[in-house]
Amino acid sequence: MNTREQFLLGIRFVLIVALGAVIGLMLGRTWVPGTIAHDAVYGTAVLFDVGYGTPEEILPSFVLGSYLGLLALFTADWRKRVQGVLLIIGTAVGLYALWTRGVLLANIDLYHWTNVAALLGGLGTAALLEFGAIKRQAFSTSIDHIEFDIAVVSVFVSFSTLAVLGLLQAVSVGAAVPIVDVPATIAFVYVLFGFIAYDATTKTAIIGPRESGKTTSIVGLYQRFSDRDKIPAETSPALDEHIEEVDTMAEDEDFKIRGTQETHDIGFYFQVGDIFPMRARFTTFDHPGEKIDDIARELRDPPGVKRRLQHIGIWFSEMLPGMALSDHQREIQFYNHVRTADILMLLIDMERIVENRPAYLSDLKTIANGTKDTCRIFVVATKSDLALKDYAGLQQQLKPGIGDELLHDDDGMEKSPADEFTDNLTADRIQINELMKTVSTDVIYPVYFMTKQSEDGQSLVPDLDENGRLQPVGYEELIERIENEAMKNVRV
Ligand SMILES: Nc1nc2c(ncn2[C@@H]2O[C@H](COP(=O)(O)OP(=O)(O)O)[C@@H](O)[C@H]2O)c(=O)[nH]1
Ligand SMILES: [Mg+2]
Repeated sequence: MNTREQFLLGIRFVLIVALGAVIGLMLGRTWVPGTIAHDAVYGTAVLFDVGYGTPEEILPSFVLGSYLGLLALFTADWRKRVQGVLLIIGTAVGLYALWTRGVLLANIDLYHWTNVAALLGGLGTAALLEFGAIKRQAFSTSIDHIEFDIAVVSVFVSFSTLAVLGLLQAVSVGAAVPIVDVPATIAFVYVLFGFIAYDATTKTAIIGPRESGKTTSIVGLYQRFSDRDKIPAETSPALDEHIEEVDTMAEDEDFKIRGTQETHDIGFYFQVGDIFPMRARFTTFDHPGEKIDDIARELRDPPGVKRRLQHIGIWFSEMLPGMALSDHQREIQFYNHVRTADILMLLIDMERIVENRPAYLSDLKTIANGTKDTCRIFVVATKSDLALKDYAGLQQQLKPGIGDELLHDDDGMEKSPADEFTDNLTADRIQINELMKTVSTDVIYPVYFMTKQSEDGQSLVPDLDENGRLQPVGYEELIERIENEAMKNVRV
């Protein structure tokens, strides 16, 4: 549970209780005989004149039942558990406020069987709305995955409609206290809207030179997220292909991941948050790495008029069915993706560092310069296994599954493996220091896949676990940071 979620929980609780009371009282005040709404409801009640009980009690019982039914379905949705409980509390407060004004529950004899039947009828009607989803999920879906999309939207529509109609009625009969009721209604709809939103799209781009581990690190991220999350990841076709390449890898075989020839959309869903869980999409473009200097050149300046016109052209081509984008258009689309990304992962290829080859750090710096104001940048060191022997002390700490264990430096201060790694690496190259200053970060995240000497001793090959799977290391801390970043897109 992160602090932002705790903060959201506190604020939302206070808001819902306060707004439930204010709106309940407003609805109570406006419930005056002889007004439009009152007459309309009493007129409708005639429909419920079934020969038993009192129609004026049966109608509200039915309506109340359907509200409670919707709320129950809403709360059953795995993403809406806490929001549901908050709304139940708010509804109880509202009903109590109405009751003190002698409205609704105060007038319904809940011991009379017709009213109980009407209430149950309302509950059943709400369930009918989600009949398909209930049938589909009843026996096959675990309680942790149940989703009721219609109920989620219906709760928003019905609860906010009630509040808005109540406000209009209050104004028209002169029972409103505008200075309180108007902001309360607006705030209520706003908070409710926050409750129904559940897809935060996190636009990400992973940038590094050729063969720097862009594709493999996407697969590593995916593997870590999918091990952790219970929700389906809904991978894009291009990612599926890479996962298959990884899945079919044999012992003592090198990475099979094919070099990227064109720009592909790569993405999957992951879960953000525990209290208010959401699905966030991790999207990126897998691109042929040779482009890194092109990307740097492109991002050096803001887009000119020509570029903007080209964007419009691309936008049109995408709208029209049967129009394929040209390679050049895809390239421009990718530049735009980088420019507008929420998260950028800049890769430092440790293979190039240990072999003293150029690692395109100045291009990375240029790209960081062009994007740092609008996005969150993480500097990630790939293939860090190659550097572990040079960076004593890390080897023990950086192992699969224990990426965030703390080290202790000479003064007994706590240090994460990433901090330790960063200190070593920045001492190595001046340019890395410059890159970090540009990004204003003080940490580089080391990641790698467990590797071992191949049997012929000629090369390094991935060290697979007992299930034949790659063993990504160091991703825990990184995905925690990505998650925190995605969480920031959630508003109160
Ligand atoms: N030693 C080691 N090599 C790696 C690691 N990850 C990737 N590689 C090697 O780097 C190559 C390029 O990786 P890839 O993800 O295809 O790079 P891309 O061109 O940037 O997408 C792979 O074929 C592997 O041989 C790693 O964690 N450790
Ligand atoms: Mg690639």
